[in-house]
Amino acid sequence: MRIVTVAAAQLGPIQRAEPREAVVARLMALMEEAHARGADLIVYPELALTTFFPRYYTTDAAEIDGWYETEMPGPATRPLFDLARRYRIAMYLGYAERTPEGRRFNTAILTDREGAIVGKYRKVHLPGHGAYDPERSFQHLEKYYFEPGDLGFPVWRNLGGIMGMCICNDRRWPETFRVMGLQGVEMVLLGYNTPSTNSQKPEEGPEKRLFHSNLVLQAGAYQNSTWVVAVAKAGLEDGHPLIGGSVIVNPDGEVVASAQTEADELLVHACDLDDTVFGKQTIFDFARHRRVEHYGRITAQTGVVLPTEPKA
Ligand code: CDV
Repeated sequence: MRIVTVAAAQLGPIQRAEPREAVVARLMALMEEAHARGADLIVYPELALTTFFPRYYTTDAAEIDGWYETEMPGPATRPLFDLARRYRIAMYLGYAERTPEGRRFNTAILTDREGAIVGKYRKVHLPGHGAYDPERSFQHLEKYYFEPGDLGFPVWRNLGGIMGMCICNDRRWPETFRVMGLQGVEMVLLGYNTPSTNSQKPEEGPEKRLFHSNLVLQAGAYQNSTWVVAVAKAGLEDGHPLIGGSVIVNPDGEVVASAQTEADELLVHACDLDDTVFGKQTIFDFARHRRVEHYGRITAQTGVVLPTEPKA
């Protein structure tokens, strides 16, 4: 057995005016509870230090800069890292990153038990749009605020296992999980902010959104025989609802823990990384069963290419 006890630290809403220090205090309270419940690893949501700001359009440079971290840890987040080191808890943390060159990414980091950053991931699949869209009931301006990630989908050895990261919309793309699966991933960590309604399809509400979330998480886990830990920022942010539904999924694709609220809530589960072995050696033994000679289109083309019309 190789047990990693994981704490999925769902966050309730973060209001636009909530200062970093108050948010970090909430993250630390969840870490205290995680430590008390024996966690080795705590997983926080996407953009865990701010409100989900891509819903707002602004050209105010100072306001925009205020949403990004220029160092990690920085002055506001250092107490969280200090606590993690004291408790020897590894951590996944999502935040908005601004590099010294001024590039902007939707980023997550992975730390080890010593509080050292062992992995960085920058969100590859940015949903939404790059300019203000008056047709939408609310904005989803990730393409305005971020560049697509430039680091691919690496995995890292941590806590005696192989861990990978992705962020929110990445979970809807099977390529995300498969690229990590091809590196032997045993636990995929991801945070998300998913609006409860579709801004372009008002009849698509929270039930459908939760269904789609679980559908892709469970499929990604099963098809790659890996644990998946998916953590929401949930609830009403300045009147804008986000789904909850944080889950821990086992390598059979079964949900073993799920959030019951849309508030700060901790799910704790002892995950045996050896539970990934059976699937990886049998039905999803990639080396024996994959047929890459038929998968060329996956990387050769981006959009759909329709077959030619039959001649009339
Ligand atoms: N933060 C996200 O990536 N949200 C998307 C929304 C736009 C659907 C998601 O895939 O959940």
